[in-house]
Amino acid sequence: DSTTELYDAVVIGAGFSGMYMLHSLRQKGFTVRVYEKGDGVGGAWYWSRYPGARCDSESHTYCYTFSEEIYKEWSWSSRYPEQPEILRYLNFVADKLQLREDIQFNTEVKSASYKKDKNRWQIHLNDERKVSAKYFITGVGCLSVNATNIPHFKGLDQFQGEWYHTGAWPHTKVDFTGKRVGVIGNGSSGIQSIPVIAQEAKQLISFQRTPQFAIPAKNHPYDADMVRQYKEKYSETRQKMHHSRAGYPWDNSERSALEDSADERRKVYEEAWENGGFKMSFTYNDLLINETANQTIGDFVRSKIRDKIQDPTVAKKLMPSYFFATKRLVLDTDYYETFNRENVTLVDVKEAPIQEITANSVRTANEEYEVDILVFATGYDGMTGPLLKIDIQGKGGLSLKEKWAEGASVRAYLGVATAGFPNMFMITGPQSPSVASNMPTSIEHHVEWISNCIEYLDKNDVETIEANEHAEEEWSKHCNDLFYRSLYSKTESWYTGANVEGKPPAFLIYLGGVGPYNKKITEIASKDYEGFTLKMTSNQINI
Ligand code: NA7
Repeated sequence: DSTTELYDAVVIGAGFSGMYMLHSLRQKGFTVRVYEKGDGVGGAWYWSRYPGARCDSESHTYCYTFSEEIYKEWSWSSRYPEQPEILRYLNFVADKLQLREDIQFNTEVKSASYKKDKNRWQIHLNDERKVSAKYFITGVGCLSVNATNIPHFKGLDQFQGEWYHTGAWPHTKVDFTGKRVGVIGNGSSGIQSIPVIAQEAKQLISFQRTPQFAIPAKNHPYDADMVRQYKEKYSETRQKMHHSRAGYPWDNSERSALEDSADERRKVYEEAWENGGFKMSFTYNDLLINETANQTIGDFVRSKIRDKIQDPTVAKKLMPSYFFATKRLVLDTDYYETFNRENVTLVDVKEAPIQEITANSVRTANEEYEVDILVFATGYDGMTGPLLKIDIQGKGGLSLKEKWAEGASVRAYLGVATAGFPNMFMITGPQSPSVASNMPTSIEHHVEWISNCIEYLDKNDVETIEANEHAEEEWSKHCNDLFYRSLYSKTESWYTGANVEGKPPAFLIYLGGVGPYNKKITEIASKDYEGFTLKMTSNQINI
């Protein structure tokens, strides 16, 4: 047995999740080792270096709130900072908390298997080493560089130009000057990068399969006064975020869109449009559950899109027909206006699908478009993808891949653990609020819950904790009930796995809200981890 290193916990990934997990467990006296593929901290923010990459949550809420000192020491430059600033922030936190000494960079976890006789996880690294930990924690995120979605286009291997995926972008600047650039996809990454690339490139061709609802980001710099104000509100902001519907410090609207007259609604939508940001989808409380209510905001946004585009044929192609915000809402800066530029062409690949990529072009069913550079803004195999890229084996050799082979067979109790995998925890795993929320808020909930749980197990001499099949079945039903009551169930998206060819469909996000979710998991913990089986060395409690 070549296992040499023993830890209390091994964590995969040094993004927002893994960094805080390390800190939290270390504070409680546990030994922790984090393995990270990149050569620095940051996770998705380390890899997503495409032009225009920025966060869609406001900076002073898209950060850690567990430490008032950290919150107040860092000053954000603008409402929505660009990727380099978020990466600088995460490096600042890593320095401040001296995290790097317990993170091994440039290292991938290839597989992890639970060894029942020793009650430990054995973790295999890409450098052939094996390490051992009592607790195995995944901080791999919902979207990962290991699970980028690159559609299988015929001929891509023959393409003579450069091509890149937005989520695995080169660390040196890509020069688009004088180049014909094809961008495939127009989700968040496409919508952020297209306006920036179009300014530099000779020509930009946007290959669009489904138009998106994008609303103005209305980004702006924060002046000293704004920074002082948001810092002063630290306690109130944190409190609100952790009790909110989506992890943001906003007061929820208690009104149905249908309670207001068309004129009143228009005023509400106009104001939200002017302010910009996600808050638009929280203007009424039934926009994501009532079709008629949703139609009112969908029509409003479509009319705004139409107004921005000079060519009516292009405008029509850019107008989405699905229910507003049932695919991830996108924030934009000059996205629609970019299609008024002479060097930008919109190609509808639903109407005429991409058939082949040749040495120097993209050929659709109708036409051939010559390109020098191709940008795949085609997203990710989300939620389960990052976990299933690692060979994880639980009790009796049960593999997570087998357990979750059908999308509908994915079970994760509270989105944090799964039956058959003792002492394993998933930060923002499937069936937690995760991507339907402000990620740092949800990450803080999970990290604190996991770290308190491990402390509890340690104090009470519990050897293993494992989710019960019955409990995860009930939780899964509950998640599905919420999904089918919502309009998300009417739209195909990466939330349902529909973006990846051959991926079994499943909706793996808990829609009950961040505040209620946190209350629920806290209650479960206070009831000695109801729904989990806790085993001492010789007996068993809490069945
Ligand atoms: P997204 O939002 O999943 O967007 C991917 C885009 O790529 C979307 O427009 C897809 O069209 C398109 N796509 C995917 N496969 C194809 C094929 N085969 N042909 C043409 N077009 C395709 O990924 P992002 O990286 O932009 O953002 C991911 C998340 O990061 C985002 O939601 C935020 O949470 C942050 P489709 O709509 O599937 O028809």
